[in-house]
Amino acid sequence: MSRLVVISNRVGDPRKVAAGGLAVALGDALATSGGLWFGWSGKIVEDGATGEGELHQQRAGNVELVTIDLSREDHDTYYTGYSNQALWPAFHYRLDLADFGSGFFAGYQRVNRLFARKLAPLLRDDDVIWVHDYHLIPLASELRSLGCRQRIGFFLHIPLPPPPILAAIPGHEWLMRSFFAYDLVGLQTNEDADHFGRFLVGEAHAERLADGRFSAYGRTMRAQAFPIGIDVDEFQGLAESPESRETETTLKQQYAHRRLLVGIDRLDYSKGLPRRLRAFRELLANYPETRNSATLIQVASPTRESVDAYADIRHELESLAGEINGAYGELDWMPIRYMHRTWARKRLPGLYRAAKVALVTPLRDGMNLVAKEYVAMQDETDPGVLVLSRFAGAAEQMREALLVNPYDIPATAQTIQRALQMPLAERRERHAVLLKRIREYDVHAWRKDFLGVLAETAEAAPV
Ligand code: GDG
Repeated sequence: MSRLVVISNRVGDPRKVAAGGLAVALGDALATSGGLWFGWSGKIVEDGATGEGELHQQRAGNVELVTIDLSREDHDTYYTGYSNQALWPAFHYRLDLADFGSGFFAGYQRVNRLFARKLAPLLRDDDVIWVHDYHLIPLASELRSLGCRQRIGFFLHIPLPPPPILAAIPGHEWLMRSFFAYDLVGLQTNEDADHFGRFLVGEAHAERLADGRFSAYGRTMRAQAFPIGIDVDEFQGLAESPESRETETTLKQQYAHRRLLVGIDRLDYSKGLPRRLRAFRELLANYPETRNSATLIQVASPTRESVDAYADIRHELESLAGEINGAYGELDWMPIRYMHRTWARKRLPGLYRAAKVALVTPLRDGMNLVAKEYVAMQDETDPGVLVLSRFAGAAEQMREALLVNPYDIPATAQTIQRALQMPLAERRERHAVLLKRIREYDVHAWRKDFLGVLAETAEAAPV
């Protein structure tokens, strides 16, 4: 069996449950075939200090974890800059927030080259290589230029926008060409795969072949959707933890005569949090029976705080939560419980189980795992209702949720009210279909599917 080599910006520790579904799933695959996981250590070497590019090697069973330190400049241009201030907003359809600042692109190229140079000597001829996410799009072409002929797959965790948006990204020709160094490119949804195909044919003049394959620049690459799933069993197991049970019991007691709604997101502008709160305010305004009753617990975990757009969204959210609580709160009831911190993973199942409704209303999202986690955690005899944005990748698979357009605030408020009032029989029916689907294509099935298709692709030829 070939060894699996996974490369991502950050490396998870497959031995720690806290690392989450993806780390568990990849760790699982790495442990089965023996493997290597390569990425940034999370450590920044400040100017004037030494150690930049230093490799750290650690063993976890038959998995080797190899990480590399980055200089301050590389970190600021490759990671905070090009990855998170240019590609992240542009790929989430937010060109207005994208900053293609000077030095960002060069830093991105430099770090991808550095990753390739450090990784190449560790590779074996029959390795299967799997690169993850937008930070590392050009990694395969850098590896190919060093002579690597192994099979290389890529998975994009974020959306892939339509051709006119891609075409507005400076350097997009180079970025698109970089994809052709892969043998397989995985996207979250059929819509993303469609955008990608149309761009490749229209802008890169690629030839569309059968089975999702494209030919350009002397290479053939296959692109298709692999909607990422969650580890349903692992998550359901977490629900048995004392922390989760305690959270569930406490919340159920506190809200015995009230209705609890939940939102769990990184505090990212793509997640649509201010619009979500406005829809909740509209609910309170339009449906008086929800006052003194409906409470939204919104966990917004801190993320990328050094980027201005993130500081702005935090202020907007905090002022909105304060305004709504000020307008509607009572001595013994506050409509919004907003928490700007990261919850222990072991407590999340308890929160999901206590909530009658989950609000997952991103303006754009690659998939959105919270939607799947909420469904996985419901009590099948009395399940809650998922209100899901049609612009989350998850909406393609989860049609039985109540789908909303998060830009339409009155309609979203109306849908939340419908969710709060949904009869038990309908809740059960919708939940059963959703649960079956997320169980069938869980994170293990996703990983096997991707690696299976990668194995089928023709032997890689040098670019
Ligand atoms: C990217 C794509 C795609 C959230 N708050 C806390 C916490 N979380 C956990 C959730 C969930 C995960 O983080 C978030 O996953 P999402 O899928 O919702 O979103 P991104 O972080 O943006 O992930 C996304 C994903 O990659 C996978 O491909 O679905 O579209 O953007 O698991 O539970 N976990 C803990 N405390 C928190 O406060 N412990």
